[in-house]
Amino acid sequence: MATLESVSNCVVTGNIGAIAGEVQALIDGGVEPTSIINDGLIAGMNIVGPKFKAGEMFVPEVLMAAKAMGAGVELVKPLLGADDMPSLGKVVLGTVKGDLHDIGKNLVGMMLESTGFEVVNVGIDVAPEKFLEAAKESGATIVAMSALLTTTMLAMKETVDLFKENGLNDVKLIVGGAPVSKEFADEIGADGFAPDAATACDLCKELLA
Ligand code: B12
Repeated sequence: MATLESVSNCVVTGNIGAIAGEVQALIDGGVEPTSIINDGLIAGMNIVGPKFKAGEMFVPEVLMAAKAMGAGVELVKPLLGADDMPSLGKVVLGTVKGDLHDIGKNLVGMMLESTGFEVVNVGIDVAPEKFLEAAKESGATIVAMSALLTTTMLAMKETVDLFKENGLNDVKLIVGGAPVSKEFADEIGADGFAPDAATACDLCKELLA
């Protein structure tokens, strides 16, 4: 029988084949859509995040979990009023100029969305001006930049500088990606760094608290 726990389990195990049926059964059984999201789907992601951080789950499994979660959310979304979809804040997310790596960035995005943030994913090879434009247009309170190449980390500094020049001091700028460190973030004047997707969610919550 489908339960909130079995939906959560489908997320944890990345069971894309079963999740739609489980979620649909809960919907048909009259379970509140917000409860399916919070106590089923997000509850599952809340197990995945720490497991990934602890090295008990790996990238392919997390991607499957995120996909399963997405399939569940798609079914519930139409039943929610716009106001019901929990939103902790809006985050513009992209990989910086010259850099085409997006696996880690997308993981951060999926994890942020599952935690309740609205994510504006501006893609890869994103110039500082494009980050600025996206932040202004969307009214995002956080801009998250990813870089996997030591050479493209410099574009993070350019972006931080551009935001400062334009007086967007209320927008929090965070950085991440394998070669990036807390020291580098401090050096370029960014507001935060996180080493992985789960910590990125904690960081975003802290910055908006
Ligand atoms: C997959 C990969 C590719 C794929 C990318 C596919 C894709 N769609 O992303 C392809 C084949 C295209 C590629 C190309 C290249 N790559 Co490459 N690539 C990798 C590899 C093997 C894995 C990266 C990855 O996805 N890791 C898994 C994810 C989950 O980890 P992650 O990205 O670090 O993300 C996590 C955290 O860092 C954090 N995070 C990430 N972003 C953000 C953002 C924020 C805001 C926060 C808070 C956190 C955060 O959270 C994520 C989840 O926990 C790395 C090796 C490595 N060890 O990193 C090399 C690597 C990054 N690549 C490298 C190189 C050199 C290249 C090329 C130049 C190769 C070439 N000669 O063409 C090109 C560059 C293309 C370009 N312009 O970007 C080097 C970089 C060396 C350096 N120091 O600069 C590496 C380190 C390999 C190596 N050892 O030489 N690459």
